[in-house]
Amino acid sequence: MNWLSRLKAGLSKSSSKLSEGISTIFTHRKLDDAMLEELEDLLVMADLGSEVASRVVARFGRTRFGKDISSEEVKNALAQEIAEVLRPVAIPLSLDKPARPQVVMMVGVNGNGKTTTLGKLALRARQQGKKVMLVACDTFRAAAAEQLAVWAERSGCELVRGNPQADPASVAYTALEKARAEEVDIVFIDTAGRLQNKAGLMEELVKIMRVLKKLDPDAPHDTVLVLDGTTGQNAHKQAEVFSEMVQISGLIVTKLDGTAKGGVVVALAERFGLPIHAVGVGESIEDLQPFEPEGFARSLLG
Ligand SMILES: Nc1nc2c(ncn2[C@@H]2O[C@H](COP(=O)(O)OP(=O)(O)OP(=O)(O)O)[C@@H](O)[C@H]2O)c(=O)[nH]1
Ligand SMILES: [Mg+2]
Repeated sequence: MNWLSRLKAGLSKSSSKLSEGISTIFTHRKLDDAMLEELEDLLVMADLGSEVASRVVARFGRTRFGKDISSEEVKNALAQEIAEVLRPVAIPLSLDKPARPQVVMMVGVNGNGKTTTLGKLALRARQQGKKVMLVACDTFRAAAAEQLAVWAERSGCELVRGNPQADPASVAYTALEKARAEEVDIVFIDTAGRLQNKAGLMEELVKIMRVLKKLDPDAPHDTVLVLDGTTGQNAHKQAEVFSEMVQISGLIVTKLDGTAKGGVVVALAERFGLPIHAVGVGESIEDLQPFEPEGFARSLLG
């Protein structure tokens, strides 16, 4: 299955919700206020965000009020609007930065897909012939390093992990030192995502970043916030909280398969303007792909 069909299949719950909603509202009638209002509610409920919703509705109201309008026209126009919002932020994660090594740090709330995403990216980097190191900075949970070890094995990457309960920042520091000595191209740092202690987690991330900068003032070169697409509005809150504490350089939104909240990607793009490097529509390596705005917009509308 190619990427577009995967994306389409993954987004099918989101697209049927939108598509059916639009078909119900627009049954070849003249466009009136009630229809516009229903459309706005539908877009908000599909997690597209109130800014995008009101803009689309205002545009229709201006150009088409009192005229016949079909659900197809609405879908096309909406797809265009969505693609426009997404285009400026669709920026793939470059694994070719001049820094040696390039340090990519994955952050995010627990269970969002950091380790899986990191594994997929590492495998891709290996396929491009890069020398890659994976660093397990979640030293609290033994299973976290084990999971990363599986990806390291699968992709043929070196794994650096600390002793149980070791200071995550010291693991990161040691790893980067080692990576430099070994002329590694890319270092992927996996971090913990425990939510029960927000302050502690943020402090830990800030500390990891601080010690990395002692070796390379520009490190980490990428700090990627991984968000779970199924959490809808909660993803906004997470993006807000993390951006306040650490400088996020880009987003990856996972688990867009099997959720009706795929519109959240659009709302995130509109609200934060951060690069969206990729979206995840499944657990296999092919299911993480650079973000393609037109394809995404069309898939979201079915
Ligand atoms: N369906 C689906 N599942 C995904 C996707 N990405 C990750 N997952 C699954 O989500 C679960 C959690 O992923 P992890 O990568 O372990 O999440 P994490 O952020 O590292 O979690 P912690 O280490 O606990 O903070 C795993 O079962 C993954 O296989 C995706 O795009 N789609
Ligand atoms: Mg993990």
